[in-house]
Amino acid sequence: MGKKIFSGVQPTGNLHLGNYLGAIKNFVDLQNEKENQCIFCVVDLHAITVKQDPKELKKNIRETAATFIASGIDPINSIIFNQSMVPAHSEAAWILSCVSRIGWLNRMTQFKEKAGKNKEKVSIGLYSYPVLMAADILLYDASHVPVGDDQKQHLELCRDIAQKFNNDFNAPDFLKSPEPLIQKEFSRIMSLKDGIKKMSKSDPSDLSRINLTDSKDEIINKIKKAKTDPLQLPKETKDLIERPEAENLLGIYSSLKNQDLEKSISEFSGKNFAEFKDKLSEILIEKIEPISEEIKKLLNDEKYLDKILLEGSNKASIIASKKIKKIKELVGF
Ligand code: AQP
Repeated sequence: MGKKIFSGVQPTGNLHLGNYLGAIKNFVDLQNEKENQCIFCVVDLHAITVKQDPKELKKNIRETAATFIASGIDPINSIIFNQSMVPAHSEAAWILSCVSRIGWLNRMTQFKEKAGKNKEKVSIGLYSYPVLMAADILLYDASHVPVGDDQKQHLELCRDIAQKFNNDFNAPDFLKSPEPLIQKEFSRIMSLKDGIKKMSKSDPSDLSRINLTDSKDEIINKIKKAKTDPLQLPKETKDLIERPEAENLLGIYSSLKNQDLEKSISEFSGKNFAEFKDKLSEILIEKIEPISEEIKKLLNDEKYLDKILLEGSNKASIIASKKIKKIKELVGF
């Protein structure tokens, strides 16, 4: 039997190589395993946990849907939709937030990182973000959730919430605990400017990331300017210790080439960064430029994108409304 796949991406603009290699590329591979049922969600309710410009948000919702399609997700065989169109997500999130414990949420490292010193001033939504994520997954009885390494802790929380709900309402196995699908290698792509910081949409420096809409020249320029170290490229994997930038760039190269790190190391062993960066730019352009072109083409057809999202929402609603109905019955509503 195939897997039931669910995953989401926030429409917060600047979709980047980390989102692609850590998550979207994996979505496409899973969709291509014929027996799997796949649901890919543009998580717009998650996006508003930080302030969004309404016009930009609308544009970014379409752009995220366009990125899914341009990367190879087929909207006929997979469901592509945006979360706010299916009210069951908000309803389930509230009910599950009454099951979740504050102590569990207090341990979430992503909240600590995102809130930083501003903890008292960020939204309640940012704090309860992982509960909404659990609702997303549990509404569809997802068996597997492909995510980047940064989401592992949220998946563990989702499993705890499912178990507690089942225990509290005496409904064994009603909410299904999902398995995370995190790639063994290259599951965390780092900033081009700092090898110990995650590549991220919200980094103020555009030079820190390769956006999926970057042109050929932008890619070449960003790779040229990417931080390295004064040494030559390593001869062995162990030589990458304490060389996070070299490790990250070699990881990106390997992931795009679908080859292991050792093979890339042997390809560039003892060479200088300039030579390696030329090859890295080449493979980036080969893989990213067609996606970027397709995104631009799709964005010119807003009607088509809105139709995909509407049809996807209708299909998702059929599944989610059945589950939320049962959840409400169990709670006693
Ligand atoms: N740097 C990354 N490496 C690998 N995977 C990554 N993901 C994100 N950044 C990396 C994965 O992409 C999927 C969608 O992410 P998201 O839209 O939910 O947002 P995020 O994880 O918060 O991504 P960003 O770029 O870091 O956004 P900001 O800057 O707004 O916080 C997820 O599966 C994620 O693991």
